[in-house]
Amino acid sequence: MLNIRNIAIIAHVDHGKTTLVDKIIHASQIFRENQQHQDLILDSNDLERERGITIVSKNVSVRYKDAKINIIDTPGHADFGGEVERVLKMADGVILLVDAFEGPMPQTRFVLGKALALGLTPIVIVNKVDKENCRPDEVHEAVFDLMFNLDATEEQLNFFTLYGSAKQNWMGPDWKNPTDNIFPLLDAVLEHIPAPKIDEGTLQMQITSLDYSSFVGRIAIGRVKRGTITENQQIALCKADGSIKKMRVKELQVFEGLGRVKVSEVMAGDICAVMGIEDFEIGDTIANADNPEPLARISIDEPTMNMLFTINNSPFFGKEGKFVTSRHLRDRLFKETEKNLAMKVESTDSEDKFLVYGRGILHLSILIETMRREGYELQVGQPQVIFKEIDGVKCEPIELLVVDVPQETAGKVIELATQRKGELTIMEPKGDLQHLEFRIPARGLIGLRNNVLTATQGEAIMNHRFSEYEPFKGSIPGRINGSLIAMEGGPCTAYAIDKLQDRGMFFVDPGDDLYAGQVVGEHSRDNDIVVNIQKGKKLTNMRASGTDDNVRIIPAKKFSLEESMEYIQKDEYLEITPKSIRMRKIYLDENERGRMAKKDS
Ligand SMILES: Nc1nc2c(ncn2[C@@H]2O[C@H](COP(=O)(O)OP(=O)(O)OP(=O)(O)O)[C@@H](O)[C@H]2O)c(=O)[nH]1
Ligand SMILES: [Mg+2]
Repeated sequence: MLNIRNIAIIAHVDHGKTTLVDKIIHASQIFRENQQHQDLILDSNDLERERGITIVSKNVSVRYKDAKINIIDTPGHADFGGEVERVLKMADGVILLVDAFEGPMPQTRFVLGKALALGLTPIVIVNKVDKENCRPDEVHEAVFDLMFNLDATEEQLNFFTLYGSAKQNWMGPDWKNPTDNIFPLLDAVLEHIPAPKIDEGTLQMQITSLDYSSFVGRIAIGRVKRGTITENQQIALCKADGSIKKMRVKELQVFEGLGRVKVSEVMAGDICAVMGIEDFEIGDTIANADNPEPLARISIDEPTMNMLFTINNSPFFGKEGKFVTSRHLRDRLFKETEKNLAMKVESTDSEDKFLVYGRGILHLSILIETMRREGYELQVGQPQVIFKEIDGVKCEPIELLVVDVPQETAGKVIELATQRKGELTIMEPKGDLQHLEFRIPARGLIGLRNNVLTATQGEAIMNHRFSEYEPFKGSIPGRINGSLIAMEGGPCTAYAIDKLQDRGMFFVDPGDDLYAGQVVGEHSRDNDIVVNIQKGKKLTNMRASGTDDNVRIIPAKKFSLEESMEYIQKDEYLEITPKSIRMRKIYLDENERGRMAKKDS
């Protein structure tokens, strides 16, 4: 009988999960001597690596002493919280990482709460003790308090704690005495995390996550709860509607190091990938064909936000992308829902327009970014929070918002959050910073980050996570400033921008080719105005320097994709191509815009 441990690594975003899992893999020497080593091998897709965030959870497995340790690396960003909740079903214990300076954050609370409720055994790691002005002892105490508040059992409260630095590759019992390896952690896993408890009975395996391969299609991943699953076995797939489908297992794999290996059977307690199962959904049970007993289903998080996705119909359409038709867009969006579980797509009464539902700005922006890298052109509208009617009352999602800011700017942040119906619940010092917590409608968060960062010269650290639905809080002021809109098409000139500098801030550089109706800047006042920024000397070589002899203009403000998504207004679209992100008015023509605005009001 194999000696197994199943653990999930959980934490708030950036507290060091992936770094630690990478170190564990190194420690167990799964690398052959000459294999090339890259940092964060686990964050394997381009976007994950570039952004330094984990988007989908991943299974790896290491051998240590006489045991096999299955490890699940989970994403820390709140938009992917539902994913964590699901994969916890595969684990018997969790390693909770907490940053030795930041301490428990909103997502720490959320994921820990889920783990405790499932009865999992926690091991706590106070990570990043190499950081200057870290406060490991206080953080340890805060974790204890958090567990207590989350109704941890007596046993869970007796959690084992290690201190260390995943980055510097060490863990130990005392943060003031660094060790030179992470074996204390692996030993702690063997000692404190229970081996899988195995029930008597026939096969049961719940599908908790999936992988996708262009060769074999969707691959079901889960933990064998009871019995044994074998290659070629006939099984029963128990679905959500109570129906049962008979099918055959084509191939079985278990996790080994960073990859998977083919096996002929998998026993209860281990985690495996099953190929050949068609039409399954997350939460379905693979069971014995003659005795199909489904496991309790897993709920999947409901989307909290939606956005209109449409084809690019700007004057520049088709210049930079390969996939531009509504057919392309439709196929790509529906394909996404096969593997992106928290995402939903709805057709609308126009064949060019789709409503895409997701868990937040990041969740949606990752899809958009992926699509533009694949060569798609598209346009999206302003993100909309999803309202719900509960007992006849219109309700909206409320988020817990945490902001850590330097003392002197705390007042400004409170003012900004309060304007958007944020309610300050906690204000306390944290190191040299001021720690603020608010309850705020999700609507109020859209665009708030930009303002908070400006107000604090980029010093604020902001985090939020969905809390619950509450009755609608009333109207919230949107963006205070209007847009500067291009009057005509053509390249803009430094001369014209210079002359208009007192009207507001520009998003375009001299030489950029524009179209009429494009949003080229932010007006210093609250209304939209149309500007002529093509006039004057059309110098050709100005783009490189951004200046010419007489003209010194303020550098253009550049937005990231997420910032742009949060910035645009109801009557604006974001045009996205593989090379560009442009903001535009939905109605490019000024007269039409006027008519439509009147019709709306
Ligand atoms: N100073 C210090 N930095 C660390 C330590 N561990 C991780 N980091 C850094 O923290 C950042 C985030 O690390 P990741 O391992 O990607 O964090 P994560 O928890 O996997 O993040 P998500 O998957 O996005 O939730 C990286 O820049 C790491 O280099 C540590 O012990 N000390
Ligand atoms: Mg990670």
